[in-house]
Amino acid sequence: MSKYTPENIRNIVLCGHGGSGKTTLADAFLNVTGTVKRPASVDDGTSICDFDDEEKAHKYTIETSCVNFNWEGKHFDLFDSPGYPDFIGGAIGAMGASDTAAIVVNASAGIEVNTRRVFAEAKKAGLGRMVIISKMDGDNIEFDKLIDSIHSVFGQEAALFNVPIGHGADFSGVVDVLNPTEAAGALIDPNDLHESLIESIVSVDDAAMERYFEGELPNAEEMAKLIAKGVKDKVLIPVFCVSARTGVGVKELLSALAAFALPSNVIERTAKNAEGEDVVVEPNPEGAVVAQVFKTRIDPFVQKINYMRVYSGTLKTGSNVPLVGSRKGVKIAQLYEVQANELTPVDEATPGMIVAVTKTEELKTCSTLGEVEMPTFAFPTPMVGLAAFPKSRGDEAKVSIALGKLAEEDSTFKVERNDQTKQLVITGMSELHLQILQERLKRRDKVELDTKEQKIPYRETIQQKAEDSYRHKKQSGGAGQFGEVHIRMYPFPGGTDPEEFATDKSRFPSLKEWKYFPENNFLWVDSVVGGSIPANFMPAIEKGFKDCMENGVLAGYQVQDLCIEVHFGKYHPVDSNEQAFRTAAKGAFKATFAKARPSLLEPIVNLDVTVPVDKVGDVNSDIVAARRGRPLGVEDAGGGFQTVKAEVPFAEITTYSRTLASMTGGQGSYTIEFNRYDVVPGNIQNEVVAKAEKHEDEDL
Ligand SMILES: Nc1nc2c(ncn2[C@@H]2O[C@H](COP(=O)(O)OP(=O)(O)O)[C@@H](O)[C@H]2O)c(=O)[nH]1
Ligand SMILES: [Mg+2]
Repeated sequence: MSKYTPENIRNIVLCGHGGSGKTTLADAFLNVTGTVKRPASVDDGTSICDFDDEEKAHKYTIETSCVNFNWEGKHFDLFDSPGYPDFIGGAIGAMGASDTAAIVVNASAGIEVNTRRVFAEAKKAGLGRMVIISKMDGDNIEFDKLIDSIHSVFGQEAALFNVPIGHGADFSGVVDVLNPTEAAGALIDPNDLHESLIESIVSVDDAAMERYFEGELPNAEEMAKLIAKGVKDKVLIPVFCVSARTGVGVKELLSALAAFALPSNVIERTAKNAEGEDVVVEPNPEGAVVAQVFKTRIDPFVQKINYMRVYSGTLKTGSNVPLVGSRKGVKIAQLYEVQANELTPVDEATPGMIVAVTKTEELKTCSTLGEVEMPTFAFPTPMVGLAAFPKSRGDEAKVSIALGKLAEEDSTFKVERNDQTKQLVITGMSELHLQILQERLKRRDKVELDTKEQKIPYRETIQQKAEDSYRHKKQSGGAGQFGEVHIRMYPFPGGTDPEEFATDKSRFPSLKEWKYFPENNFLWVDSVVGGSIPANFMPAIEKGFKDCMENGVLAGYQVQDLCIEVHFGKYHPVDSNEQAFRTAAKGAFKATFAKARPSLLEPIVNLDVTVPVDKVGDVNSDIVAARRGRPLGVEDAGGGFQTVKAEVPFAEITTYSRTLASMTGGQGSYTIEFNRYDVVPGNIQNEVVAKAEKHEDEDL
């Protein structure tokens, strides 16, 4: 295995928009290099890379797959990533293990939404970048226009390294711009591009540039070094043309990747040591082991598989390695080389290599093996939430285990039980994302979910002081029930000091005792005089109040921001008991609450929406006109994008992803974060209360 030195390894992520031909290209690489001999096609479900059942059914990539092959003495680890923004998590994980991002652009469709997105993500991840113009055999190709738009999006760093001969059915070859030959039918004369390409290559190094202007051309070997430096320094983005379907340009592309994609030891990697200081991770096979998990998959047969890249040291089958954040470390029972869905046991893995390990429950995506911690990957926060229920009763435990597995595999999927609404909420990147994950649950874990819009975790409170009482009296045969409680309710806004409030003599002149419950910002005051309620019934009264606080009065939501003073009552020496006083307390609570201008509170979130500059106006007016939002301002987000900041009620934003996608042609993204609870406008309160009355206990 150690025949793969770090400088001979090329770790490349194929990324770009869905349908641009990434998977077909990865399959073609495996065929052309003789690694996998059987024919493979996305369209008839025989793809090597799209092997998953959901991928075969939908005919597009959902998860990144890892394959490897050799070409011209270089060892390639290639990551075929999903192209739709719904599954961007897979692409971001793969970028974490790569040195070069090869961004695939469909020659007919041009730059698409996810093309821009992955370009920006690759830049953020610090990767070298290349562009592959694919499907050159496709229809309606306007090559000059395509090159212009590539320049306008990727910048002048993007440079054609080969030009196509013909397009569509006539696409018959590519001509190298570095060493142009006569070629009839080339879409651009390679000689016209040659000089400016050489100039941009030599300009990555001052000495080379000086020599060039003195008339000295770098030789082939020097040229390759300069190109690699340009890619590493992000001043050069080589562009190549290919058709994976017809095979034209595939070998040339492989050779170019072998020559110009970054070797695995070129980008300097840093990690944090136990003291939190940055340390450089040397790609040294003799060093201490550092490896990082970039993908986790739960396979129905072999259980959890963690895919990782080794950065330093030699990871060995059978060894015990430290794990950041764990005292025990991990036992590496068996390492595997990965070829899509096939795992082949190997003894060891050296820096730059990609390997998988099974039977390691303690590992998950981003985990670092070793003494130092590698940076985590910047997965986007999922925003689209749905309440989920098992289709069949009794499946609750199975569902929660299965959802937990999904969350381990997919860093852009979250599952959480909302304490307030008691709903199980699943959150993903989009409705499509959640739908595909449900298909996986059904196939793999044999559980089915029903989903619906999640409940908004409203709260209830009061807005004015009120008082009332309740007598609970029952005479049924032998012993009766008797208890009477008189109370006053006061609004108790968040942030009020409970001690100051309770010990204010003008408010409670005969204060006996007070208690504060921070969970619902509830202050309980006992000012009963003359023993009208014996002290031993006070705990039962307190329980009665708490019952109401938990279950709400208006629409079944938790009550908060409230002070209750018990100031008077009546009891019966025989018929009074704890149960009677608890019931009386509840009655008093409900009667008083109704008089105290009860109101609903709703969660308000901070919303950040990032969109192309020309969409800012639309986004702003939608926030104000359709979502009861309050815009706070606009900030520049770079690259022709701006971020609109606003405060918006959470209830108005639960299906925002759909609106934003149609408003921006899929180019917008947003985040939300809880800010505070605020009073719901009267008309909306009436709607919520009416709905609660109609649908009571619908989920039970
Ligand atoms: N004409 C043509 N079609 C292609 C080519 N590469 C892929 N396709 C087709 O385009 C569709 C999407 O391809 P796929 O590889 O799944 O794209 P991905 O989403 O980027 O992985 C499939 O129907 C492929 O057969 C190509 O080079 N030429
Ligand atoms: Mg694909």
